Amino acid sequence: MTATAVVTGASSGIGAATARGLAAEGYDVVLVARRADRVEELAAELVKAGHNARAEVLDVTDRDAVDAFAASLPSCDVLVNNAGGAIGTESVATADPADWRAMYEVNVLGVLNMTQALLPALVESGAGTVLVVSSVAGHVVYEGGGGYVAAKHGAHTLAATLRLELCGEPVRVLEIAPGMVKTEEFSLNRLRGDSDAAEAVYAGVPDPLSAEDVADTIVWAITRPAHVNIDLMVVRPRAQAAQHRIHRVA
Ligand code: 8X3
Repeated sequence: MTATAVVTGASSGIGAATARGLAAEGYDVVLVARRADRVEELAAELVKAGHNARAEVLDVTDRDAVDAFAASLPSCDVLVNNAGGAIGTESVATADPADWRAMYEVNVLGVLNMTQALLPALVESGAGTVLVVSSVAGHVVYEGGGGYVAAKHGAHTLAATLRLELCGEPVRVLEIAPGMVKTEEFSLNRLRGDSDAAEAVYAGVPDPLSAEDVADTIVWAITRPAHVNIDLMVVRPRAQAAQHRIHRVA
C-alpha cells in the first residue's frame, strides 16, 4: 500500500513545494489548507501529472474539524506540520495581544491539534513521521519578532517534548528550522500586505532560500530510513550567517 502524507499549509510556499516533492517521491498526498481554490488547484495539477493527491479544506486551529478529518482518513504515515506564519513586527511594548494569540493558535495549537488527531494512525502505520516546520525564530530571539519568536519556540518545544514522549514508539519527530526564505506570502502577511516593505526584507540578498530549497530538505529528511531521526536541521541561505548578519549587495 502506498504511504500517505498529510501536509498542512499546502496552498502555497513551503507547504505546496513539499506536497509536490512528496508526490514525486510516490506518496499519496493530502493537501490541507484553508483556501479551497488554491489547494484544489494544486491537487488537480498533481493528479493531472499522474500523482495521487487530494485537497482537504481545513483550518488547523479548528479542533472539531481536525478531529473529523482524522476520523475520515484511512491511514497516515507522514504528517508535515507546515501551516504557520507571522503577524506584525511591533515591539513587546506595543504589540496587539490579538496578533500574539493568532500566532500562537496557528503555529503551536495548530501543530498540537493535527499531531494529537493523527498520532494513533501514525503509530498504527508502524513507521510514522511527524515533521514540524519551525523556524530559526524557534531558536533565537530578535527585536520586533516577539510574538512570532515566542510561538516558534513553542513549536520547537512541542517537537522536542513529543520526541521524548514517543521514544520506543514507531514514530519519528523531525524539525526543520528555515531561516530567510523568499516565498510569495510570508513577509507580505507579516507586514500586513505592504508589498514594498515585504520586498525590502530580501533587498540585495543575492540568493534567499526558495520554498523549493526548504521542501527539498524536508523531503530528504522524510525519505531517510525509518530508524534515522533528523532531530533538527537549521537551513539558511549562505548570505545569512546569523539572524543579524545578512550579506546584502547594493
Ligand atoms: C522566518 C524566518 O528570520 O523571519 O521563519 O524569523 S525569520
